[in-house]
Amino acid sequence: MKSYEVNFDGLVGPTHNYGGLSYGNVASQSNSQQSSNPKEAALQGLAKMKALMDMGFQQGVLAPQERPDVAALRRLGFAGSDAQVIQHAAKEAMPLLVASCSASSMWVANAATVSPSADTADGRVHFTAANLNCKYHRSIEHPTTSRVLGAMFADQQHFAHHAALPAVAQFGDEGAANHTRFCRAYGEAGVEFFVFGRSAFDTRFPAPQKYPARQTLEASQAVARLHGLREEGVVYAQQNPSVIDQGVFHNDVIAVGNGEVLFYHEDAFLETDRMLAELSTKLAKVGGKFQSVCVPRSAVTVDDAVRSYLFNSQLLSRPDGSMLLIVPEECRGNERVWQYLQGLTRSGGVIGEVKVFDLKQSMQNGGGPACLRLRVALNETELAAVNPGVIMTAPLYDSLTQWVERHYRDRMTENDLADPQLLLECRAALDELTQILKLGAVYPFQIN
Ligand code: SUG
Repeated sequence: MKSYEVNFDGLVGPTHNYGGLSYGNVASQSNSQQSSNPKEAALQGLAKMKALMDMGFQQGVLAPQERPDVAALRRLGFAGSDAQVIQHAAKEAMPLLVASCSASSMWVANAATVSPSADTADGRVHFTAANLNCKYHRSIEHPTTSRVLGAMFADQQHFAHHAALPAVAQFGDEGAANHTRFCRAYGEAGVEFFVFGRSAFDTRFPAPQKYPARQTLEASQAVARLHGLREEGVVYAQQNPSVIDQGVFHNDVIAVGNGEVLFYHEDAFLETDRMLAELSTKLAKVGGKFQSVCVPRSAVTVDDAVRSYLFNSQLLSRPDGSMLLIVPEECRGNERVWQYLQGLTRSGGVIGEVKVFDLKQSMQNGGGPACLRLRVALNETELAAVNPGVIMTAPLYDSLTQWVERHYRDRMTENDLADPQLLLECRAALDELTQILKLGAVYPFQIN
């Protein structure tokens, strides 16, 4: 049976703004308070989805969330009508209003961890929504994420959904941003690679000194258990704490994998040799031949990687077996990174081509091409069971771009977030979106 990797990209929501909310994420901190352009952000994301679809890849779309999250503000004690809740928060606690307005759900690599059916005990595709509990503005995403994923992958014969892990730091879970799957073919059993930043219960593991390690070993282990993964099909590795302290807040900022290939920075992991050997042995047991492409620090520093987002790229398999790397424009702007990429594609190795995309609006908050997509490996039958409303087609692309043109503002600052009219605009837009994507009622304003 045929199988595919389907990339579901997060559609940027109408409140996209630079709130400076993510300590440890260099771009988010350095662009804090700048004015953003939600319309441009959404169109940049849609252009990437369309380009990948046009290249022959399977592409889907994941809906944004209701923002401002008035219910979240009510839970923090703001009361009155919806407009009053927003006005009170703006006056008394602007950072909380900004957090409740974040369009951060666009980075759907953090929406969930997904295990394909070939890896799981019950032969279904498993999803665990990420609790994202390292940052308040992200911790409020998972209830709606679960509803949206449930509406996209509704068929219980093929899809199993797990609620987010307990919302405490010990089970900090950031979803697929710290998870990679290696396999010979998408429909065959593979090896799932979980990368954690620290252990919550075992003091033998080191931890970063400056910035938080968002993913714990215990969270990764819980996800592997929930999904029914075999021990032989799982490898755990620790992120090098010193790169977290240099701004690598997710592993997908320093490594990316696909098929049998891991593309990573020399400083990405601890105990790299042991980890590579384990990946190689376990992949061999399911018929695969593991290959790694290490980028040496002498060619690209960790700082270059963080600024250019070289590794926050999409590594995609072409029908001829070669791979294509989708990188952000910022890679072309960094001389060392660009030179490295030129050499890489000329070397005759597995990565044969690089394509550049302008995702500046998202990049300025620390979200590159890889952050914007959730990968779901599906066989033909499973793909046919996905809600067809969320699979990208030329007509869907046209409707979504027109929808963005109609509803989105082209400038957003803190003052705009305090405008109660924004809530009404967003709800009207999202109500229409659920019809375009055939999601049914998924937003709090639709179900309460
Ligand atoms: O969680 N930025 C996101 C970026 C997530 C990137 N995802 C992956 N690497 N997979 C984060 O730090 C910034 C929001 C703000 O500051 O307005 C933010 O949430």
